[in-house]
Order: sequence, then structure tokens, then C-alpha cells
Amino acid sequence: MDFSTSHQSQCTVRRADGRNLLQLATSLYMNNKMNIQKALLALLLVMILIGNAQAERPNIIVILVDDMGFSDIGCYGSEIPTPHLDALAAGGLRFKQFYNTGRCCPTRAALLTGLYSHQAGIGHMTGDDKIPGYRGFLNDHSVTIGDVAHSAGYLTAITGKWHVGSKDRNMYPLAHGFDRFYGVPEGGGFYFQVKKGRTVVLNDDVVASEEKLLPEGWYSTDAWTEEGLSFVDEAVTAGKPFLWYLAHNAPHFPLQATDEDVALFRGKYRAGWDELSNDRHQRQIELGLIDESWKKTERPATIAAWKSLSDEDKDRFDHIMAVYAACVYRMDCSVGTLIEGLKSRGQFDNTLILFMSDNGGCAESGPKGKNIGDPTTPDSNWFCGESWAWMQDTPFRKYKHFNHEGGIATPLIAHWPAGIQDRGGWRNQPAHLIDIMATIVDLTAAEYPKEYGGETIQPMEGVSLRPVLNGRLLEREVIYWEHEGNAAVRVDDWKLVRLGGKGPWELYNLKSDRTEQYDLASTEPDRVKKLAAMWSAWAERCNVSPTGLPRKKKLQQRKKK
Ligand SMILES: [Ca+2]
Repeated sequence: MDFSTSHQSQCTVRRADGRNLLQLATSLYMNNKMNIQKALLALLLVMILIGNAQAERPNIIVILVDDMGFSDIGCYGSEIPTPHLDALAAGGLRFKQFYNTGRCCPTRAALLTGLYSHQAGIGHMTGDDKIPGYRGFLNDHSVTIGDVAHSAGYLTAITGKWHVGSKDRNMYPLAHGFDRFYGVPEGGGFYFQVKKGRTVVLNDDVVASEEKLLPEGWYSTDAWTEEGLSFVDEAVTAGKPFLWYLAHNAPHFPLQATDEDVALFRGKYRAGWDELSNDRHQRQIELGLIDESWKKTERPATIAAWKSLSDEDKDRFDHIMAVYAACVYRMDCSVGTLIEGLKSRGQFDNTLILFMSDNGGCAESGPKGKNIGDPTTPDSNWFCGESWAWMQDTPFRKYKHFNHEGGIATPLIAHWPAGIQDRGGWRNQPAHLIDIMATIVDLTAAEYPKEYGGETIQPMEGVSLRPVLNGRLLEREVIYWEHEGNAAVRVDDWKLVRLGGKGPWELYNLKSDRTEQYDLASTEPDRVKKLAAMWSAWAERCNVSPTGLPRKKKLQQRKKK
């Protein structure tokens, strides 16, 4: 698809509209022999019309993908073809240093509320540890982007994976500011057919469950996109702008894809993770994403050298990665459906599309990965595992769960023809999911509430990305992380990070060492002390357990006392 050509034609239409209005005013004057006063009035009307068109608030689509590594799309170095995302990048911006929280539920909580996830009650997953930072659902002292955009007159919709509380309907999207919902309240976990413990819900109605199966040919990635476009139709009919949070479960395990899509990639991964990771790294350097001087993270000792594997193992691993690539490829195809859907509805030019992943590559299931059953059918359970996750996070250290760059760094593409002038540019400003709420408040001209539903609402933690979209600097002081005891704080180019609640602090200068290879903690003890004190004060302020998730055993002991 030649996106740049289509995009230019969109801009031409906008300019032609303005010219046509001017021509109309002139011809009215000439043909009807209007007096000067009437002509001036007509011109004034034209100027007001043009002014209104330019000031029109944008639609906003936030696309979040699940468990996708930093280097898994073409415009961030991948060999997986992602032409539609690449086209968005070419027509918009890519961020080099955008961050998530390192895990599914906390990322969703931070994105939705503009708070650090512990402040919203989701420091871990959806289990309830009965303490404020770790309740497992969005608390009453937070509002969502749905609440805020709805209050500003937007139609608000979510499709796909919710996963921020589902024990009762008060935790569902419609109770959190969304007008429309089509997706899975309990999380993702399937592509072809609803699995045990999950439901597919339309607004508040269960439309698929174990007892009421999905139709033959249903595929989650396509369904989230197609149903979302029907919500766009509703907004267009109502004459409202829309906010659409499109939360894919792809490419999270269990990896499942059609025969046709898997066949596109089968055999392509026989080159192995050593060679393909190097290829990705080289492309990242050529793209200007990664500095050549940063040392690429070496293959951990837990992962076998590709050349040491038997032919049988190579074939097995090739098949696993082919299924993962098929999931990413199909997700990109759905972005193509989205783009075409917006264009055919005349909504493409003034829509801000943001694309990101909720955490880094997933090493769960260990270096061997998992391949149970046939991945082209619902009853299968395939995982990439650590070996491919290392390649997916090229050139960074660690994976999902961790606060090293491999866990928390994600692509961020921002595309908005009417609002972003720089086509194909890079942005190097560090930014975080907490900034999405502030950006939405800014662009929708909403008022972020101090009180909501009779409860006090915590102030937003993030800053609007609007300045950086047009080349100005963000006023950013510090970003914090904590998940399962893994923790980090970043101020300017300095990052303090640890592995686990008891791990020693490591210190890196990300300008000279983004890949976190040279720990400067022992040579900069004062800086370590200062940043660690900042982290502790943040943990105290934001309901973060200082050494990680409080274990149930400890809670039980506390109850006995
Ligand atoms: Ca995830």
C-alpha cells in the first residue's frame, strides 16, 4: 500500500476545500452583484469556517499490543513485514525512548489513568492483596481516559483486552467512562475461540463464553478492529469526535494463527536467533534508532548457541517463531484495515493514532519455549520462550517483568496528518504511558477532575506529549518504575535500576550506554544515594511496596497479629 501517496491526496482535499470556499464567496459576489459589505461578510464566514476546521479536536486511537518486543516491527528493525505500521511511522513520528511499566495489568492501569499503576490500585496483576497499591482493580481515586474524553463530548470505545478488574460489572469498561466495549474483561488468552474462565462482552452483555462459542472463522485481532470501526460509525453518525482504545491480545501467548499466515514465515527462522538478532541490530543502527557505540546485549548463558542445536530443535524453534511472526503480521494487517476504515469514513486526517506495546518480549516458559498442540487451532498452547525473547528485545537487557530496558522500552508511533508536521521524524525525549492521559486531556480540551463520583481524584502524573509532537521539549523531571521488586528511576540520562526487591542498585548513563552494559554504581556512589532516596520517597507517596509485591504469607501473618 502506498501510504505516502494516499496521505498527500488527503492533504490536497483539505486545501481544495478552502480554495473552493473562497471561490464560492467570489462567485457569489460576481454573479449576484452583491455589494462590498456583503462580500466582506461572506469572506468573514469563510475565515470562520476555515478557522473552525483547523481548531477541530482530533479523534484519538490508542493501539496497545501485548508482549511485543522492542525490535519486532519493521520500522524498529524487524524482519517481520509490518508495512502498515511502517507507513504510519513514515507519515508521523517514532519515539526512541518511550516506556511502559514492564507488565500487562500495570501498563493498562497507567495508560488508562495517567497515574503510576500502584496509585490506581494495580501494582501487580488482578489479584487482591488488600492493600491500596495492590488491589487488582481501578480504585475510586482515579479516572480513566474514557471518563475524561466522555466528559469532553467524545464517544469513547474500547475493543480487546481490558484486564484491570473483572470481578463485577462495576469494574468493567462501561463503569469506567467507556460508552462502548467489545472485548474480554478478564484479559486475553485466545485468538480463535473463547477459553475457560473468559468471556467476550459487547457493552455489558456476554456474547461468547464456554457455553456460547464464537463463530467459525472468528479471529481476535481482526474482530477487535472490525467491531471498533462500527463504534466509529456511531460517532460519525452522532457528529461526535471519538476516543478508541484498541487493546490487542496479540502477540501474547498462547500464540495462535491461521495456516495461511504461519506458512508465510515457516522456514524463515532457520537462520536462528544469533544471526537474526545481529541483523535486527544492524537495521536499528541504519534507521538511526540505536547508537552504534552502545554494546548490544550478548546472548545470555541460559540460551543455546543456534549452531549447537540439532536439526530437529532448529525446526521446532523455527516453527515457534513463525507462529509469533504470523501474529505480529496479522496485527499489522489489522492496522491496514483500520487505516482504510478511517479513510473511507473521512476520519483519517484528523485522527491521532498512537501505537505501543504493553511490555517487552516475554521469556516465560524459559529458553525452550512451549509448543503443545496445533497452533492453527484453539486447543493449543505455544510460547516463544526466552531464546526468541532475547532477539525480540534487541539490543536491550532482560524481558517482560523487569525494569531494565528490555522490559520497559517500547516502540511508540504517533500519526496525525492534521497535527504533526514532521513526517518520518524521530523523537528522543524520554516519555511514559502516564503521559497518555495528559495528552488526551490536552487534545480533547477536557478538564481533569479533582473530584469524581464524590471521591477525591489524584492529580495526573504525566505531561502532555503535544509539544514534543511538534519538535519542542517536554518538561520532564523524572520517571519511576516498580514491578515484583524490580525497580528503576530515570532522571535525564541517568537510570538507577535493580533486579528484584533485594537486588543491588545498578547505575547507567543511558546517553552513552542505553543497553545498560557498564554499571557505574561503584564510581558514582553519591548519585546512587540521591536517586535511591528519590525512588524511596516516590514508593512511599505512591503506595509502592519498597521490596516488591507483599506476599500472601506476610499478609496472613499480619492478620493473625
Ligand atoms: Ca503484556
